[in-house]
Amino acid sequence: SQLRKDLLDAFTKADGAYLSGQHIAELIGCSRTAVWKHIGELRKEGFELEAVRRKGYRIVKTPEKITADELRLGLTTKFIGKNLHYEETVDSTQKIAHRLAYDDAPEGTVIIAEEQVSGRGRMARRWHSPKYTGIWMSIILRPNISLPKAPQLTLLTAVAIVQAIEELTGLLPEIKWPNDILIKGKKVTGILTELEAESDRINSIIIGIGINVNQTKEDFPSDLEQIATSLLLEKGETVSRADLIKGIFTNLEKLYLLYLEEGFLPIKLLWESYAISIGKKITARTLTQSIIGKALGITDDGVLMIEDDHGKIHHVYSADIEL
Ligand code: BTX
Repeated sequence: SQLRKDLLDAFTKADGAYLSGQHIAELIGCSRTAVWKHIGELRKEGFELEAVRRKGYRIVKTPEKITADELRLGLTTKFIGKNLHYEETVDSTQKIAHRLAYDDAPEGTVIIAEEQVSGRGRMARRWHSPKYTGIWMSIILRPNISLPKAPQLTLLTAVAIVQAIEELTGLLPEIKWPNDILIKGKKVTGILTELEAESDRINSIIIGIGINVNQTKEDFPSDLEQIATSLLLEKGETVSRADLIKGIFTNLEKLYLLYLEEGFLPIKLLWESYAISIGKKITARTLTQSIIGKALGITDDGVLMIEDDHGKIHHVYSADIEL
């Protein structure tokens, strides 16, 4: 609206100085209530405003919005991210990706959103995806592989993300089988792999990636405070989401092409070098049982092997792991 533009103009001209509610109201010709309303809207958009009694308001941080142009600039991949859908607010990027995949979107199509109101994890769990702070995206791949191999793409994606984080920030994330990326034991990334198939032919694999990038402690709801972290919290400075996204596209494409050419083995070796649980005693909770034992590693297909106290080796295809 015009009022919003005038308000932003007023803050631009103030150049970091405080503006009182009364002063703003006079400047842009509206009521103080209208000023409050618009300031509330700005906050919702990701602006941080400091309010000081008797002085007024000051913008201390603008939202670090990603633009599709910024993502395209300098992107050197052949197909991942070439077809890019950028959205402000969505239910879940997975949902959109499924629809696009069904409509024959080309391989490498990516859907990125600034915010998800119904972001989801595995088994219909919620994935907290607040505005402007993280990377919430889904990537469509169409590999010519058999159905049981699909989970390998989760492991491959985890490697691509760990490498990209390491290259950009110097942080050293670790992978917890199958789909968590942790820093110092706290979750910084979740991966959700879903697929569309007809009989045993894969039509498309949709890889959902959620990365906590610039959240502060206050940005996490209380139930996540102890278990989640962000790159900002670990690094102590903000991290460019656009650069990280581009790094992930580049690494993912490289690994994916290697995988199509040489199979899972080279990916497995890389994956193992980042995995935390191998050799440790873990508990794997599947839908039907809990298996306690030593994680031996993953098979050449990406299946987790656990040896229980009786020496029996269990093959785990899907589970939640506790270290
Ligand atoms: P998951 O089932 O392994 O993990 C979900 C669990 O992680 C939740 O139950 C909660 O305890 C915790 N959690 C929720 N939000 C966060 C967060 N922001 N940071 C750390 N921990 C959290 C992991 O599932 C797969 C997540 C994929 C998310 C992407 S985002 C783009 C795409 N769209 C979509 O709806 N999902 C994927």
